[in-house]
Amino acid sequence: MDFDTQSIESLYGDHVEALNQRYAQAIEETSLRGVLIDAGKPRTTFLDDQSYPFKVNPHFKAWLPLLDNEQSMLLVTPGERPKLFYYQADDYWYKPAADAQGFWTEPFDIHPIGSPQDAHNLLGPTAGLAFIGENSDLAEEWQIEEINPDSLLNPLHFERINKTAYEKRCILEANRIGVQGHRAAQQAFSRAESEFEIQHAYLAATAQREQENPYAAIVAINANSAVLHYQHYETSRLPQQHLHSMLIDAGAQYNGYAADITRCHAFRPGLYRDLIQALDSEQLELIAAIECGLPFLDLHKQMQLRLATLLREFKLTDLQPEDMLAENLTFTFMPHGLGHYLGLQTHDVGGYLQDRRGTLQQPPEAHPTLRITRNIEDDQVFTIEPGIYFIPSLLNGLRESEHAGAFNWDRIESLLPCGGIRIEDNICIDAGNVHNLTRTCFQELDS
Ligand SMILES: [Mn+2]
Repeated sequence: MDFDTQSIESLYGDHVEALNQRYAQAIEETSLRGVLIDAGKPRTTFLDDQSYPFKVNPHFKAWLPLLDNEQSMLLVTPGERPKLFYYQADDYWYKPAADAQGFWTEPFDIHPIGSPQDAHNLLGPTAGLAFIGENSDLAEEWQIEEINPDSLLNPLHFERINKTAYEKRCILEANRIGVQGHRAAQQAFSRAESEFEIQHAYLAATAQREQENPYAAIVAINANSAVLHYQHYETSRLPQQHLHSMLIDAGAQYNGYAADITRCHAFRPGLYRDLIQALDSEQLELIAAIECGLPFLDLHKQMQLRLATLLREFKLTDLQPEDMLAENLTFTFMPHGLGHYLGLQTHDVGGYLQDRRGTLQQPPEAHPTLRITRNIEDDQVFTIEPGIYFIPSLLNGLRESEHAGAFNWDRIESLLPCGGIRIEDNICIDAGNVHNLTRTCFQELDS
């Protein structure tokens, strides 16, 4: 991986240059002269003075590794160095941002501001500018006509599918951090700790606070792991004899880029552990089948065939895999898509985008939860995350269907307390080669 051998600084300069070109092209396709990108500001909760964790505008952090510099703004004008209006409050309640310094400052003209009004004064007339950000009231007040126009967002989102070397490197570094958390979480589970304690072990090992994680980690013990986006952390420990399984879907971020990793662990040997190992092999074989030009949908279908084969091998059904697929019965056991793009956002933009104009290709009716309808191409970063779940509400539907007799319900019920399995790696295509960033980082950890 070339992007792992060069310095972050050199990769960053090229990244900003690529963004300059993307923006110049997108702006030149409109009648605009420039774009003002607002980092955003924290939102307060209803009737209160407390704010939600601040999440910076992804279009802002695409340029700058600044995740908590609220109220800063970036002005992009083709042919000119981008201007950063760098917010430093004069405040004794909150710690103001440090002076701008570090590898990221070089490509920008940096103007410290003490209020948004300072940025407005520095901007001058706003005719011909577009605004990208959440605070449309401010943009209207400043008489910026175009607010989040599709004419800009569509090409920018479409091009975000192709990651620069800097972006690939950041996602790799995020994986390096994430696998350390996963290893600590596995150890905490083997000590029979609670979901809450495991989550804390994860955060401690990654040295990232909860709101810095790209998404709320899923730490699900036993049947909780059958809830795809399980959102709680049980604080009490279970007695060891009641512990079966733990699914942890937890990421980390680096310079605002996400890792998104899932692992499952069995507390003791048995059918569930065997299923994890079998799915792990299937996942690796799926990844080995990745090549440029392959529709992501095809890989999703390959996964379903492998899953149907596995269900038969494990004697959960006596249906032939082809017959299971013809009736879409694998959906009961894996009701989500095989993966999604990954980058500045955990579920990164562009999965359905077919061109710069914003043409969308929705997933086919038989695969409604598929998140990517494009072909796999060079410079993409995406997850591959097959699963097998024992979800009571979906299984009830199967049990009431005409196919019920083809399933081994005793065996299925024996797996209900284990919940589900998901194995998720982050895949990067670079110079036509397929790199499994997550496994690379686990191997580094083991070596
Ligand atoms: Mn994911």
